[in-house]
Amino acid sequence: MNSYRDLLQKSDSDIFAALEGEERRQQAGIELIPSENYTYPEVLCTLGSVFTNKYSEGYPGRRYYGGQKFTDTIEEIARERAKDVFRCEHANVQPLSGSPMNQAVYLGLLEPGDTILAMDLSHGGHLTHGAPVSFMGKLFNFIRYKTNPVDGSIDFDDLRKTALEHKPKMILCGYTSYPRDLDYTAFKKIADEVGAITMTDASHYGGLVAGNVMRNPFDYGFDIVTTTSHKSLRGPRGGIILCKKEYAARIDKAVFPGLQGGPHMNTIAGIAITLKKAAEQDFHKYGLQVLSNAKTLATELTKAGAHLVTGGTDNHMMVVDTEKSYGIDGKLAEEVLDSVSITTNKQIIPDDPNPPLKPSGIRIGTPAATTRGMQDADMVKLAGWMIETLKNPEDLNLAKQTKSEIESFCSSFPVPGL
Ligand code: DSN
Repeated sequence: MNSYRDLLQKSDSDIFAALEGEERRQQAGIELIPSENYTYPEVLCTLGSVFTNKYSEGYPGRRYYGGQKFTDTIEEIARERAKDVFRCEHANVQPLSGSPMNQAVYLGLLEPGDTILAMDLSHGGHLTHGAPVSFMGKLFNFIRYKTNPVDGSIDFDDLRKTALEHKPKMILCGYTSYPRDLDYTAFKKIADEVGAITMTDASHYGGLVAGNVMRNPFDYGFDIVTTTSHKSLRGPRGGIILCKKEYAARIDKAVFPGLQGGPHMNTIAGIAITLKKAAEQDFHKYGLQVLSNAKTLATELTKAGAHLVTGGTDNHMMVVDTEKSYGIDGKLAEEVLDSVSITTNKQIIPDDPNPPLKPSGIRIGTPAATTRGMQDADMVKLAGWMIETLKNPEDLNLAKQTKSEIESFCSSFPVPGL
């Protein structure tokens, strides 16, 4: 690895300087974007390896190019490990990331124009769950369900009524900004009543399912589970589709040749490594700590007057209504936290009256901080810094002092691979 770095330093000082800058940024600050994490050094090794040179259209044993002895091995291992970790019958590890992963499921199992019942974007659903601006929203007939912002619950009576009225071909749960766990039994019951396929997009909490600290939708009879590999799972950026055997052929065909060409074999090697680690006891402990850190952070913020959407968290993330809590929009909140080296993202809240680039809240989560070894006591400190910063967004002296305290604090928590 070091020789690669030396070469880069000599041959392209601009990119090398940006790489060093990003390394310093990641080490010096606290990463709270709930979809981000630090991957394993072993994964960094495969990402920067000769596997990136190889084209492998097709699947193990059925490729369109020669020279697949080792690529077949890593893909086969990755698929088997995915099936073991998620306790399911089939796995496809080729999707290039989350959006193509979900697209492949819709295109493989449905016809354009079919109805899908999914969570509304501002209530926590993802762009690929039918937001009108996404191509999927144009291609399929998405009907949306919402959540109760007071307690975060999903009104299953209402959802059932909607399902009976629209007869969706698929009922999709899963989320990108919803801080609660899901009642898969209730979803499945309604889906069975209307004959819909059940799908969960577990991208955010795939690692927490793999680590057996959150519910596994397959235990409730779900048909399809998708997850990205780089969020709570801690792998390289990619997507994994898990499903029952009866859907396997259609899913595989939709991924390749339906949507994609050559899979990124350097990423697939990294996914294989990640899944081996996900089966270990340490990863279970990691998952428990992610959840505990989120609870502690939520409790501390709430004690100091923050309004959390749904009133708290059951998972790794929370959404803070910064307008209501501190009288500032999410864009400003993101910027002031950035100025003290805490990274978050601005976030729309349910039925947000404000526009997406200046929404009413921020979204925060604990997977990355936990990877660095931060624990509950550290979350208490972190909450203190956040509250003071958000309450005093114009106090530049306070920001300078806080930034320096945070950077010194971070030096005790090395970033894996740095
Ligand atoms: N960008 C991811 C997230 O932050 O949740 C989902 O696409």
